[in-house]
Amino acid sequence: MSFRSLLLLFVLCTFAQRGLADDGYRLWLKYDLVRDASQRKEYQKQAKFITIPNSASPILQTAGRELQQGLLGLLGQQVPVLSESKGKGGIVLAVAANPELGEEGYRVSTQSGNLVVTGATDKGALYGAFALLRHWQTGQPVANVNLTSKPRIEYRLLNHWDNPNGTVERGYAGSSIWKWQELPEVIDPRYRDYARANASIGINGVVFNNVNASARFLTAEYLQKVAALANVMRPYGIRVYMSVLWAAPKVIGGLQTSDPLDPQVRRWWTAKTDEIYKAIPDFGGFLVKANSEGEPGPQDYGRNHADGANMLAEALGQHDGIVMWRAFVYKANSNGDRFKEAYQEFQPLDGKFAPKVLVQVKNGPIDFQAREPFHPLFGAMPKTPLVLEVQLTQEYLGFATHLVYLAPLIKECLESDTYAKGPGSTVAKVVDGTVDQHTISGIAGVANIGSDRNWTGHPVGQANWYSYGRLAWDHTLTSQALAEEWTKMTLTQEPKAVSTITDLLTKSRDIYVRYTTPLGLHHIMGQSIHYGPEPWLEKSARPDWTSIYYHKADAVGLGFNRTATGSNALALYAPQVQKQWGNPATCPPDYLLWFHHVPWTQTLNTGKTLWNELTTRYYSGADSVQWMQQQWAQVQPAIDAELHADVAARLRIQQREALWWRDACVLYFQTYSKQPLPPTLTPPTRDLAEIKQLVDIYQLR
Ligand code: BDP
Repeated sequence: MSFRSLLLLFVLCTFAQRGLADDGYRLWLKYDLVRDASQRKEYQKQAKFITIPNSASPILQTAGRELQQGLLGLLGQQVPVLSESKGKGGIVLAVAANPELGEEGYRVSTQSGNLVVTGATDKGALYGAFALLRHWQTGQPVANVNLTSKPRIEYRLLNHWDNPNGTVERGYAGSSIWKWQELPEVIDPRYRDYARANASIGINGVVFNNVNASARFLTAEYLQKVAALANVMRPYGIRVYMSVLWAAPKVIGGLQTSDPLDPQVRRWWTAKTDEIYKAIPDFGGFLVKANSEGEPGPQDYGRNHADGANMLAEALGQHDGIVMWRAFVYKANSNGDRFKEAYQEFQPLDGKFAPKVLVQVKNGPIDFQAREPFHPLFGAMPKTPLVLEVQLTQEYLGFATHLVYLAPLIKECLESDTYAKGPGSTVAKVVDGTVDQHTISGIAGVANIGSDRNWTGHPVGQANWYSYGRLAWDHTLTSQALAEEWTKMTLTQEPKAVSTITDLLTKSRDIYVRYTTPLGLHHIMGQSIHYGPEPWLEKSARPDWTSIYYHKADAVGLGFNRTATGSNALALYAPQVQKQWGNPATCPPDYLLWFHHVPWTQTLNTGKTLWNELTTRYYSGADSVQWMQQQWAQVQPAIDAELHADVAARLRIQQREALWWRDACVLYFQTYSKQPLPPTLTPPTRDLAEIKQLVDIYQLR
């Protein structure tokens, strides 16, 4: 070993031992020195060199660089990159056509003493390089490696809701990481680190700007800025897409109309699209929020969503791009049921969309609540590829102060059975295209990323970004396996701590549901800000922005009757789903109040009355946050001190606010149930008036 390598090893070891403060910037790509010396030696024996062909594309060069950088950290040695393999004991990056691997799949295996990372394309090889690094980073054995994988979903996107002025709609981790004012000249090194993180988990597309879009992004000035970012993303296999304002032809194009059937408007979009492709030759396409929450759209001209989407598809012409048209629409209708509105507008359009159009549907019918039944459009539009949209930023799940690991929420939706083509037609299989044999498929996560040093505000928010990307690649992975993987790569490898944290993460979403919206309650949070409890909210700009619209508490009971005697939203689902959810005795308790108005005194299939079950869940939810605190305290010796203290502090907020939610909801619903708490529960020490004041303080009203 040379003097330089010795010195490097010494420095790395000292850092590792002193437990230098971890500010979270490195995410899961930490590549700390492998602590187990014999394990490290094994890896070193297999990492004497890295080979990439002379003619390597920029993406393949990225793969080589990433391997080199990762191994420098893990093994404490600089591994040389060669253009030809030097005997055995190296890592060979190769591209070789292989129909089994598809466009982006990879295989990592041992061949003639070398570890060979093969992709059918350079992108596949890049994903393979990251898979190998992950393998070693999580301490897997070096022998008999055989990692083969290809993505189940083709378009795997992050959607940023970032504005040109640097704010992030529903963002809780600081301001936007995109510095529009400085672009295209200044390229913040953070952009590249962002691209690395995404590529490492298989994300291959990014929308930088908010769905409530500014037309500015379509101006020549901004196209240069977006193009500069696209240049950073490209070597990481990431394509750039754009949210567009429907009214752009009027707002920036000088036209009198934005009617999709107007020839001038069509020409404008075609010319604009060509201009975009000139600046960004691998541009991915458009994301559109139209006729939703006040945004303009084709309905302003008496046209429908298909008219709008197809016009954009036509503008894409021969370019290799897609249109993702959002189905998040609902009209103000006090007698209606918001649950049904997207379905009613979109389902009749099935079969009317052009081949390049995908309809983007949120996981549930209302809006990213802590628990929703799957959206009834899944399984109901067989002729249209549907993009599943999930929210990683915790708009309704405690922002960046509550620890809520979201993989279980995403999995719950993916694994729901739509019965569209018989049992087993899960949302996952609708989305990946296997149920209806679609050739294109997509998934989108609304990003939780901001300018905070640790990217996501709450350190565990990183696990949501991570697990989303991994699930987008392979939705069969389990929440638990992903929690464990992320923990090992990001927090600690100490086995007891890993299992404690994995358990804590996996249970956290259910705990959040219990202290906020148990038994299928939904949309009872603070007005506009969407934080904290406000079940008493009865007036807002629209009826479906209040809480009473959803919980329908009265002297008889609680919950929204969506059966045939109520709004009949249940009828939007397949008969098998209706059968199970339509009967309170067989409806899973988790969805009960989504579909039934249940008398306070009715005994549920859990054996308790509604009132007792509800209050017990609120109490056990809040108690469980204490359990989370205890679990976190136990892992302290295995975790970086600064990071541990940060999460512990956030858990203290979560504990206080879980009690806030519990007391607010129990006391408020008690004014209707008129029932005492079950004898095992200690009544809140404050009254409802006191709690209501708290809302004012928190919401800065
Ligand atoms: C809601 C958010 C709002 C978004 C909207 C959307 O409150 O800020 O613009 O969703 O998805 O959850 O379009």
